[in-house]
Amino acid sequence: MNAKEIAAVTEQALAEARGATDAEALEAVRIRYLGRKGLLPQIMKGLKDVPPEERGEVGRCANVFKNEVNALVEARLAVFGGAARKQGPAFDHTLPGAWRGLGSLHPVSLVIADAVRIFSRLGFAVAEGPDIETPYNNFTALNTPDYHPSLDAKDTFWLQGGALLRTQTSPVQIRVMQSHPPPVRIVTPGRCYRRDTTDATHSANFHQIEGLYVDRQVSLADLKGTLAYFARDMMGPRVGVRFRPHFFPFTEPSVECDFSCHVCGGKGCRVCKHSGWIEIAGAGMVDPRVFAHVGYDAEAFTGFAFGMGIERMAMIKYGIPDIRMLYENDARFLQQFE
Ligand code: 2NM
Repeated sequence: MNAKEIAAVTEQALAEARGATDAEALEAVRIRYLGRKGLLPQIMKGLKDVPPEERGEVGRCANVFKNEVNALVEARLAVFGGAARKQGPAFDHTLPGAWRGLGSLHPVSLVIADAVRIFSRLGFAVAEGPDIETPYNNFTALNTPDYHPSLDAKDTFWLQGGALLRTQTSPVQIRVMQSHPPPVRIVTPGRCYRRDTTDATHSANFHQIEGLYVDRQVSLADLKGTLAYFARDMMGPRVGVRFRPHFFPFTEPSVECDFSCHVCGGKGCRVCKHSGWIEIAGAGMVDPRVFAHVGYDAEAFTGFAFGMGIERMAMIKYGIPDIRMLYENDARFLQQFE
């Protein structure tokens, strides 16, 4: 190549460097002209064939070619935030910040917050207690005899030393009654543990909210009114409740409480399995033997209690088909609820 030809490719290389729109394209220009297999080594190799009187001039032109192309590539790489071959971008205060995404409340937290809000309005305070409990608080004080099947190691997680993971939050209510004279009006949201095989509706760790109201002349009608108010606020203004007789060791009488289906209004649909009703809570009037265990005067005081599963309520309210979806922590799932 003679000096004129080198000047021409210099212009061409500079034009290409100016036209490059990112660091990768600039790097490609550098490699094409200055790289090991690029144009510059070819020019240098051909220098020995240049007539001696021109060699100095051609050499100078080759140097200009190399320096100008190199300088322009470097200058423009800086504009793009650093060389493509270097690690990490240079700091550019004009770039937008990295968006880390907003968190959202878990459906279990949403239902607990909703339930606490509703019961707070009715005068219930929130009480909490330990996940690790004594068999006395979890069973005995709740009038559940030690031969009851729920104490079996296949249903309850027993710990070394005779403690256990609470199977319900009612031991919190035992603790509150032991330490506070009536009247008592509390709800107890929290984790519970049962040795259940996981499937679409069961989890070995789940959440409950239980309620307890003890005072003079508390009646089953008060229980029904409380749960009816809760049902309307939680599921919608047209939702009603019904009681069916049931049995729990800690309440007498005991009931199961159904909400009318918030999806079909009671006509029957897939959600309510075509019955028009959805089983939500267990409840009843606190058994006098429970009062005896906590030192309450069962002649002077009566009380109602109820319990319901948080996950179950979340699944019904939000149409979640499988309880395991609540524990997988897939942000695409979790972000859908508010
Ligand atoms: C339920 C159903 C019925 C309940 C009873 C008590 C206590 F401590 F007062 F005896 N707490 N919770 C109760 C009653 C819980 O859950 C399905």
